[in-house]
Amino acid sequence: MDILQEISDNLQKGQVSKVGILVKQALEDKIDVKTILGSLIEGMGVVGRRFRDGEIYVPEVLIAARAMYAGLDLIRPLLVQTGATYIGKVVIGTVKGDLHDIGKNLVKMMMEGAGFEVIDLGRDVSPEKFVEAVKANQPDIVGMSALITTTMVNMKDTIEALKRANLRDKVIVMVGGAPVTERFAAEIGADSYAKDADTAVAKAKALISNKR
Ligand code: B1M
Repeated sequence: MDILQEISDNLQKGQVSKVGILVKQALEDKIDVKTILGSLIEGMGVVGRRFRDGEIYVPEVLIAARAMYAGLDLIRPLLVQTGATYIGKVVIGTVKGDLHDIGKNLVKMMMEGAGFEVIDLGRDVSPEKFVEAVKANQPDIVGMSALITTTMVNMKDTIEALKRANLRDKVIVMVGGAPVTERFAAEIGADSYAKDADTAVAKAKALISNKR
């Protein structure tokens, strides 16, 4: 079987160490790092559909997420460039009430790889914590991720909190995550929406050069 298919299949089965071994092998075989990443994302997509359809439950999803990280941890150094001059500063986090951080971490890695300095606030980040981080770090961009329809509203709350602190005009707000749309982003007053990590990087670069 194709090694990329094997990575995806083993991620779906939650075979944490097998995913690590296969990703190492794929790297040794000089398979492009973004192609390997694609197989991990594809596997997690299948897990998501099975979860939605009630074929698997939270424990299986959790173990699949661990398998995803076993792969991501190995490709991280190749996605993240070292020693480069930063092209901009980003504060990023998953919004309040939301514990999904795989996508946010991917965006972080790709942004770092593109030369951004990224301050990661983690997950379940309250509007107040975003405000404090903006005050402390003065970033160019505030990035928010949300994966649940009920936590998306906390993106709006964060934007409102930035307004109250007179910080909204000083930063570019970018939002993303599976349930988030361009339309929702516009409705809550975000500056930008990205559907995936590659688009997030491209948009961040364009927004920064417009700002300067
Ligand atoms: Co949960 N979960 N989960 N989950 N989980 C979803 C999101 C869900 C859609 C599954 C489903 O029903 N099909 C569903 C939400 C439904 C809804 O909104 N109505 C759901 C649910 C219901 C829940 C719980 C409530 C389940 C429960 O407890 N009964 C619970 C909630 C916990 C909480 O957050 N408070 C829960 C828990 C979990 C786990 C902990 C088990 C685990 C998370 C582990 C972790 O992240 N460390 C988990 C997982 C893994 C998923 C699915 C299966 C996969 C998410 C993922 O990592 N995708 C997910 C199903 C799905 O999304 N298809 C699901 C891979 C990742 C690479 O994609 O995160 O979309 P994604 O990121 C992409 C883009 O969206 C974009 O770029 C990324 C890379 O291309 N992007 C950005 C993301 N953030 C961005 C920010 C940007 C720009 C782009 O700018 C700043």
